[in-house]
Amino acid sequence: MRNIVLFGPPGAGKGTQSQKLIDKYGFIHLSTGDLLRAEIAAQTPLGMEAKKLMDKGELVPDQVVIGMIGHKVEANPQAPGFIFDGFPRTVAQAQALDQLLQANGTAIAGMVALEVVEDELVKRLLLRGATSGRSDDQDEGTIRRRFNEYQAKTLPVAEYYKGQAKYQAINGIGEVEEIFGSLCQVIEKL
Ligand code: B4P
Repeated sequence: MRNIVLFGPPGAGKGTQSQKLIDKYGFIHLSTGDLLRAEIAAQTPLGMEAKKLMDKGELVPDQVVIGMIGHKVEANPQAPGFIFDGFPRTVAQAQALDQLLQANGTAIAGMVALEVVEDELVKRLLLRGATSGRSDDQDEGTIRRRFNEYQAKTLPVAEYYKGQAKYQAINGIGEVEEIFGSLCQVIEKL
């Protein structure tokens, strides 16, 4: 099993590149953002609680997302590998993921970070907000709060994987196909 964490700030292209990785390698895609939005669409109590936090640009509690990911990993024992997109976003989530994978006889092969400067990220997210209906993409203040959460809580996750010698970064600016090419080069060496 080849398990990869796709890392980067909000709007870096994680969802975009994940879709291409699934098409090419048949990995199972685990996006906590997508799982949370599915809960919101189904109007579950969990979804309603998560929406309040997401609309403010804040992270949802670790236990909620860890539980969601745990169910999905256990439900797919035959997967060729998992792409973790938007997860882990805190060091506590990264530690829980290591334990979960170990209990299932597997591990993270590597983390690949997409590097994109903040002004470009704001442009991308506002553009998506104009067409997708995602409420967390429509207001620049909310987007900036998501970056603050990223700086404070998510960037330390990169250090966690650097400590395991599993971290690599690529340039996330440019054509989607060009970025995908760089990503595949890294993944094929894992
Ligand atoms: P997510 O759904 O993970 O969303 P995101 O980080 O905002 O970015 P995403 O990955 O979807 O966008 P992409 O870069 O592909 O999180 C949303 C919220 O959910 C969080 O703020 C948080 O509240 C909550 N949440 C999720 N996971 C959590 C966790 N583990 N713990 C706690 N809370 C959690 O693309 C962005 C845009 O850029 C797109 O429009 C795309 O078309 C465009 N784009 C992509 N590549 C491009 C390129 N090369 N050039 C130009 N545009 C490009």
